[in-house]
Amino acid sequence: MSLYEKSIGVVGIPFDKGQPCKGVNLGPEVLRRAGAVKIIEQLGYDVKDYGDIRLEDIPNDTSAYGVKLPRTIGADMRRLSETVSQVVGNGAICLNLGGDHTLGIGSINGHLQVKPNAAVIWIDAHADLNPPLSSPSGNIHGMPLSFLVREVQNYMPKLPGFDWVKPRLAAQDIAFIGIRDVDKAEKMGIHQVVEGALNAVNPSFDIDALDSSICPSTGTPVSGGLTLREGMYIVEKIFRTGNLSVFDIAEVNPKLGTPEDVAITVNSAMSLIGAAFGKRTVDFIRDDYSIPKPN
Ligand code: Z70
Ligand code: MN
Ligand code: MN
Ligand code: MN
Repeated sequence: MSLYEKSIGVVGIPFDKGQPCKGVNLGPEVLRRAGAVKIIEQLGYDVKDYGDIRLEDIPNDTSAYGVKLPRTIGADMRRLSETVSQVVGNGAICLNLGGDHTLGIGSINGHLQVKPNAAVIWIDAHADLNPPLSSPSGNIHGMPLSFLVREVQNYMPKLPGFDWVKPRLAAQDIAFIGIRDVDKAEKMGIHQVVEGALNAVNPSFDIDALDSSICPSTGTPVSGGLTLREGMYIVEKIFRTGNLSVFDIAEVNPKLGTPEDVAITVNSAMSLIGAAFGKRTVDFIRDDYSIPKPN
């Protein structure tokens, strides 16, 4: 079967409660407007757009262990997890358009529910592995992997709203790429970096893995990051394994920076989405084409 004969389900997660910068909730809208769905349809896939997931607003949702809005965020991520399970369960690849990177909780939990052997490639300037009590910020977008990784569960408090999450991910089944801003407790967790058995792959791409010059419109840009070509190379390689199963793109914030900054950032995200789904950057020359010669 051709790599392009698959079905793709697109899910928007206009979610911003995991960090303090307003505007990252507009990520799905700005990526759709830039043609995120069109670009994969044009590659020949059968695409179904599931729209944006419905988000909760639970009253009196008091903080727990330093985490703000735990019940609300737990309910949002549960809904995303169920949607990802449904898409992957139907045999499709799931493309998640964020939203802040908290979405990794729902995306990976839902993926592993259907494909327990899936491997995660966390492409990010940050490890996002802080358990709530060691988080320096209390921002849950710096914590998603702590909910999912088996080896960290001794450090996890029981957060209200998250009893449905199953820590099914083994540390050896995560590869980190682009990491360059890591907190003390996280350093203890990321030494086990493995290429992983590539059966079903879930690249979770935080746009800030890229160098800050090509993703200025994100909450925490960090210099010294991946070039666009490096980012595209990583996801092209994953595409060519034929095992891409879920792809997350997170932390594009169109409210940050100038209009030009936003255009640069959205362009980077679109290049990554295209590359992840096999858009060729160099087209082969058609047989019936000949280069025009001067007389
Ligand atoms: C820090 C924390 C983070 C993104 C910042 C930062 C985490 N390790 N993630 N920006 N995308 O607060 O836990
Ligand atoms: Mn495994
Ligand atoms: Mn990050
Ligand atoms: Mn992240």
